[in-house]
Amino acid sequence: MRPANEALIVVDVQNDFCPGGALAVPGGDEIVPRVNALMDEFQVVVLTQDWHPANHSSFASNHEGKKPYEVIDMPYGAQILWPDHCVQDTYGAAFHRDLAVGKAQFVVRKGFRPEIDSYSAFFENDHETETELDTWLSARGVDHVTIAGLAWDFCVQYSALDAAKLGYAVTVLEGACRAIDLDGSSEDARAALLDANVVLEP
Ligand code: VGL
Ligand code: ZN
Repeated sequence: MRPANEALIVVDVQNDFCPGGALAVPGGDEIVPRVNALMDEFQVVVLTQDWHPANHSSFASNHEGKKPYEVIDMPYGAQILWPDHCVQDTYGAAFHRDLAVGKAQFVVRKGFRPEIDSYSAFFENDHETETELDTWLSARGVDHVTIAGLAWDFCVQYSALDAAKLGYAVTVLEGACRAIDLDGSSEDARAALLDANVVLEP
């Protein structure tokens, strides 16, 4: 068992990020058994859940003439437009059926404000609006986070970078993640994580 100052953060293991889903990550469902086993090792376990309203500004469908994967300028910077995914209360937003959700103490929902996307479990994409996660972890004396989940090059990467910025020691378990991989984003993520002193383990 890991000590109580270490938390496991399981990022977005939801149907829409698994094969057959609206924003399927290749092999996304393959990580579920490993993640379930990891949850038994940690005393503190948090799940994140991408949780968008249907009118969310990260959906290409909400921008006249735009297609998924085009990039637009938002007040907070560049935003990739996605297919509609993880719409609140839909099957796509639900956790993978085999994920042992009962082992987690806390679920952080993100991306629920229509005007702003949120890849990170800690901050929305303006890098200013905070989720409740840092407060929750700090209150429990957590200073080390281990991250697994989907997608390696988006929500996992941004969560890990923000955790490092907030002063946590951060480990990402590469083998317990899968990537979307747009234009080399997987390799870029790897470089950014190493640059931020995030420890990568298989
Ligand atoms: C994610 C794109 C859009 C993720 C979420 O979980 O990595 N990626 N929303
Ligand atoms: Zn999303």
